[in-house]
Amino acid sequence: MNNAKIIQMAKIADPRGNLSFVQGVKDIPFEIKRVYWIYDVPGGESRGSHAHKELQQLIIAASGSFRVTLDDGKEKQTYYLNKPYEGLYVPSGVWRDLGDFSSGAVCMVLASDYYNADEYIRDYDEFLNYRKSVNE
Ligand code: T46
Repeated sequence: MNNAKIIQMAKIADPRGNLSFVQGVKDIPFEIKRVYWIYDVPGGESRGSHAHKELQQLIIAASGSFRVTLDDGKEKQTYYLNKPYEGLYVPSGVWRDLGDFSSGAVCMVLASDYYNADEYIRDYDEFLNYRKSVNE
């Protein structure tokens, strides 16, 4: 699956509470230009259902748990995120669908670029054609 992978981050165990961190370029393969987070997701709701032409992201379950299904046009892979010291690296050109959010889940995303609506592919057939064109 197209370089997607779970990245283990530092976990500083402490009786006062644990601390984790991630550093752009050093720990993940991109500079961090934007951070956003998704929370208060009602039961049964899903997010995503799109791909990015260029954007790379690291998806972290900062709290709770949820499912991320990735699709590179040929194969699908499902990940269950539930550890605040693990991140799912999602390279460019991958369709993603998020669901099964637990109550209180917080999905924190580190992104390689600023928000740009024109960079999204939101139609699945268009995504498959895009994948074919970049693979040719
Ligand atoms: C992704 C998944 C995991 C902004 O104005 N700025 C932002 O940085 C983002 C991420 C979104 N928005 C606006 C655009 C829409 O009006 O927030 C609204 C909801 O965005 P969207 O429908 O794209 O949300 P999700 O949860 O379906 O997708 C988001 C990210 O857009 C996407 O990159 O990979 O989370």
